[in-house]
Amino acid sequence: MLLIATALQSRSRAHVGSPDVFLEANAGPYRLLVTVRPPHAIPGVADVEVLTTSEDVRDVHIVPLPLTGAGAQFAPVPDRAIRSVEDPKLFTGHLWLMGAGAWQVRITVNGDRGEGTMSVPVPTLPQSTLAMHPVLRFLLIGFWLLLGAGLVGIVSAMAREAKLGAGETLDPRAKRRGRIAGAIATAVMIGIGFLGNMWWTVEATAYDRYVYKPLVATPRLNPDSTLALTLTDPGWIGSRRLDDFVPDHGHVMHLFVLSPSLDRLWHLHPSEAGLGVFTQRLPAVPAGKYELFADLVHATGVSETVTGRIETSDVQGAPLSGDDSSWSADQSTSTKITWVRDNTPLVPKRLTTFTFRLDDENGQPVKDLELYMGMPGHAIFVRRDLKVFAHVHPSGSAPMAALDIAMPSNPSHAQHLTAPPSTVTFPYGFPEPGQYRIFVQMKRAGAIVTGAFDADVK
Ligand SMILES: [Cu+2]
Repeated sequence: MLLIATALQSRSRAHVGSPDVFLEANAGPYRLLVTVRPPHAIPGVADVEVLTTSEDVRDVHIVPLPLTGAGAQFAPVPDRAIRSVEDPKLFTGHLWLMGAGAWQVRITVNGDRGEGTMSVPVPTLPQSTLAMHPVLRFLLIGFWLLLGAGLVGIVSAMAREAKLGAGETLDPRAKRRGRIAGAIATAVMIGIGFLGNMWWTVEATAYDRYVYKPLVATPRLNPDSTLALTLTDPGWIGSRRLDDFVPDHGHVMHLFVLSPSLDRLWHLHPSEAGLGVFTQRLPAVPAGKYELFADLVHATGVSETVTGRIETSDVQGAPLSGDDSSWSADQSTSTKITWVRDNTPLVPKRLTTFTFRLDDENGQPVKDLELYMGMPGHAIFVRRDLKVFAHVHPSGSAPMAALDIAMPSNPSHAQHLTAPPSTVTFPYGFPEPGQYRIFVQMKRAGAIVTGAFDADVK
């Protein structure tokens, strides 16, 4: 069997290119839709938007705290979120997140039905070093020159004229003294600039090492059609381990295999065969190139999406089993998923509730929707250029394993039983404009049904 497998640097963190966290869950009696936009650089400011679904909320308080450990027990004083003037159901706030890792934003709601709390897991992974804006650089250099010239002028004038009595004139020695002092002051200013630049470079280099680098996956396809994904740590200052993966809705790894044109999809669940090694017997796969997206969650609650690419000849493979599923654009099924949407245009950054309905062979909404891996549905939002990939659930984009840590006693995120039996909703916001494909997976009569929908986000 011919196979060329190449490792590919991951493009971003958990959910490729889609850092914002969307969550729909209950805070006591109140149902909330929450958006948390983590900062690019750490420390940095996260933007929090809390949309209430009822009119009886009086105030909303928000506070960041670590997801796990002792820090998770002791919350600092919460900030009060500001109620929007245009939309009284919308509360917004900004929170400083001081370190990289797994955080949570705890939300406390007060209203006519008492108090309720919920927590949103927010991974804060430094994404980039921001370059200084050229205008700021120009201004700062200008100020430095101005201050330097001022200092040189003052120092040389002091050396030259401090001992000058009233009515006296400058002698050549005083002039010389002034010039020497001016030269020393100039040297000192240049030295300060040089040291400052060195200090800046050292800090920037240290931060570069601190910028999040995802795990690297090296895929290999064995002759018995077993795919092995070996994960290696490219070196990142954060404390990351390869032996602390926890199951996320029943599986340690959710592997999505996509054809580049997005007309084929496999959703597989490789098992952990060793330290950082995941294996899966592939089903039948036609020859071609495929993109791999593998979701993992660490015990800390930090999730990662590892990406890779394989190229293969025809794989005979084994039949699908368990929760594994496949879809191709040319397959037709009697049960179909329909995207229930109005004509609201899709725009980036806006929290949107995506609704999908499963219809039976007669085009009627089914009455016997089953849970698929514990939930009424799973959705994948992929941009055509594969630079955005998000695995989303009815509760939102936070991984279920992280939600279990953040809200162990709040099962509202898992069940979502308020929806009618044939439909499923996903709260999500596209991070950027572009052509997206949304894959939705639901289950009925033991069979997993997949629907694919195109979305044009402007
Ligand atoms: Cu899922």
